[in-house]
Amino acid sequence: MLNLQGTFYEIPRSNSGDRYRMRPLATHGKRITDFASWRGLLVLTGVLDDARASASLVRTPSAAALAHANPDDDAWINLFEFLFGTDPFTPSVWPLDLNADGMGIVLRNLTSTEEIQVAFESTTDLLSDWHPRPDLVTPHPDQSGVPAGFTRWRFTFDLDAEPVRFVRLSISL
Ligand SMILES: [Ca+2]
Repeated sequence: MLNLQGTFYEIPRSNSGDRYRMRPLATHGKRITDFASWRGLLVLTGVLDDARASASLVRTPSAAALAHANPDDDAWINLFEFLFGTDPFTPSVWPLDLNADGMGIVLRNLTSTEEIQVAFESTTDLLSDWHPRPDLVTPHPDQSGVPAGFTRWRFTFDLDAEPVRFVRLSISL
């Protein structure tokens, strides 16, 4: 489905005509910032600031709904795309660079005023708790190709001391 200039369009699959056979479904004229199907429902985000309260209207006090939207339907919600510097409207590839020495990832430089928390968490098995490991994270020695306002980080592995290590990036608002 496509939301364009206040009208929803149905876009058939590529084997059924693709965009050449798209057709309008409904014109709404509303400020809809994102939409998705979820368990058989059509979920819309973006309403007027003074919209009347109702049982079908859920408000969030922040931009949390927009941050969790995923308009390109890839593996990354908008919050992650913001941090990775990727286009939220174009499916993005896996942003991690893995090798035996460690894991590299390019992240936006956050200011202290932004309400986004990023932490590298790790465990040596999946049975124990995840723990923040800032001691294993350093700016990568190779910053080539990294755009201004971003840094390539490196989570270092020591395979001799720890042949198994699990790492996850914790991102929250
Ligand atoms: Ca996305």
